[in-house]
Amino acid sequence: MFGWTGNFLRVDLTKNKAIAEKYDSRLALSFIGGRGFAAKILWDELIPGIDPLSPENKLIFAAGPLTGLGVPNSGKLVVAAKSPLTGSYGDGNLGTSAGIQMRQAGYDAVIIGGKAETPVILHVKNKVAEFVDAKDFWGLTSFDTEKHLKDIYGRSIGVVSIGPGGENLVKFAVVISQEGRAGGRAGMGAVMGSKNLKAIVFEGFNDIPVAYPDDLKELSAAGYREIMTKPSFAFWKRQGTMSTVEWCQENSALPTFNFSEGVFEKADKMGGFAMEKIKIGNRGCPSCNMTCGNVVSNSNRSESEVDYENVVMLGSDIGLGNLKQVAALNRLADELGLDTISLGNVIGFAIETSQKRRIPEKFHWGKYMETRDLINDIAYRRGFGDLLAEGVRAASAKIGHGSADWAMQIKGLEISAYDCHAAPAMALSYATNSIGAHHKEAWVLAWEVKFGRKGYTEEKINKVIEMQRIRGGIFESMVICRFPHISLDFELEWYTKYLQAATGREMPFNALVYAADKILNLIRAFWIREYGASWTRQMEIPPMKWFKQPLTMGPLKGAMLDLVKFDGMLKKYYAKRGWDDRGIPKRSTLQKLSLPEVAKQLEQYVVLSD
Ligand code: PTT
Ligand code: SF4
Repeated sequence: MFGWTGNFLRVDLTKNKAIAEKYDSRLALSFIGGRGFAAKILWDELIPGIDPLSPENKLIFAAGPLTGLGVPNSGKLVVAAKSPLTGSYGDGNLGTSAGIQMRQAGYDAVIIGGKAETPVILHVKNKVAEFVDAKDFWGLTSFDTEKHLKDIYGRSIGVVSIGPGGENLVKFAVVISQEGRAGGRAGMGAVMGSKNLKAIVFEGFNDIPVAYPDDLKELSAAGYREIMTKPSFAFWKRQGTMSTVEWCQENSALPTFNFSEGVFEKADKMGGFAMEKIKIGNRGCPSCNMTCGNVVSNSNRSESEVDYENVVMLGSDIGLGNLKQVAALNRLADELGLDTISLGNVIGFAIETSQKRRIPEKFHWGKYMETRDLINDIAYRRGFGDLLAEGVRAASAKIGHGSADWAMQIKGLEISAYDCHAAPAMALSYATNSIGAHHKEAWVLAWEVKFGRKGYTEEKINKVIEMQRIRGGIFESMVICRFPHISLDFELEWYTKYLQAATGREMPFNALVYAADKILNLIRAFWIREYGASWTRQMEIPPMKWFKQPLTMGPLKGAMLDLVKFDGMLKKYYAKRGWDDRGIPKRSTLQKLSLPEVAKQLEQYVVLSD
């Protein structure tokens, strides 16, 4: 095979065993890599209903056929497992040289099962894998862990690690790399912690087989040049995702006070231009000339790398408008290895619940020190932090008093940073996303703002599906950053050319769309298999706050979603996907996607429609 190495590394932490294993080339052609590989492996290998934090769960790090080949924006790595937060398929995507080193060591994916008796670090150096005692590392922050590992093994290693959040099984703990790249919102860090795996060190020195290496080199160089000619390139380098703060403020979509409002009075103090005033430099993922990580100085006299989502969820959503303080909280989250989006959500939920006097604890909007202490309590599972560490769905179930209405989550995953009081298509995108309420598959908001906020139209449904296929299916499986395409209009044709040069096979766009559909349906089947008879359409209805509590400020004052129309839109979306009214793939849909065995298995859990 070209493009793919054709090997997985299978690790059993219980038995201290790591074995290289060849996989069938048909897997690569059908599922591409990254998310596609992860979904297929988890579907095939996990026993339905297992506890996500038990040794039976499998943690997968999966690269794509372009990882490590120098292609623009290919320095990413997918991390996946059954999620302890949502109880179903979970994954994330982080920029790290670990993916490149993993491929150069000879593996397209590492599949980790079992549980080490005591904390370990997995060290993969080419074909040799060893288990290193991690007792001196347990308890360290993710930053210190990576620093010490680099002191031992050298600066060129690739590292993924967890912080205390993952060790303490916080349900939204992430995996961290390179001081500020984070992935696995749905608790992949907790799964790693449950296996007593503190970090993985990758070192690889092999060539990855490429069909047309000269062509790929030339195409890559041309791609980097093309990216630099794009009109938005210079501004992107200045602000990265941070300009979205001002844009969301203008368009009443900036989550404020736990998604109660779409505008924040201090937005100008925490947006892209405010950020430029405290910016020190740019950081980014490997193999990228867009380097969108904004490094800023924070209120703790250290540095933070800030992105839109982090700043909003630890800023306006919890009523904090001091960017340096927000940046300090962001760094704390990275050090502890907690997902900033879920973290902002659980804090916003705690404050709102406290202000409504549904709990005796006292929390307040916009209080830096109080919030900092609460974040530490969550990571170390102290006091009320222990409940919040379970995520907002579990916390609201325990608290009751109608708090589910303002527990901002869908399918158990906390909503990312776009308010949807006046954005039905964006709400649909969140509702139907493969891991819960995340924006990565269909950030349809900009399109919706341009073409009309009010309707629940067929056109909107089509747009969400188109984006989900391209971003959630193709980009996540190629394991390529989607930003050049979505933010700079770098054309999709580049990727089919890269794939052809790397693999030697024609992979036309329609074949990629077919693979994307297959992967997204397999993930949906995973959800249905896990939830069985308790799966209902209701699980994909956003929290009632967006339907019952209108915006009280800004140009869209009075706006809120309409429940009947949203439900109708959801049903039409299902029909277009070939799913029934419950959102369950029909037998015919699975057959069309060459997944008949998936249909057969699903029938053990639910009745399938034809
Ligand atoms: C992603 C989610 C996002 S989406 C952000 S900011 W964003 C948050 N980042 C966090 C962080 O930082 N620290 C932390 N402790 N928690 C964090 N949680 C949040 O995680 C990131 C970029 C960004 S910045 C985005 S949109 C794009 N995401 C991509 C994606 O998902 N797939 C893909 N093929 N390309 C992407 N390119 C962009 O990458 P999750 P990163 Mg991230 C500090 O992980 O689980 O997918 O959730 O990976 O290397 O940091 O790059 O406005
Ligand atoms: Fe990473 Fe940003 Fe480059 Fe994407 S654009 S690869 S997120 S640095």
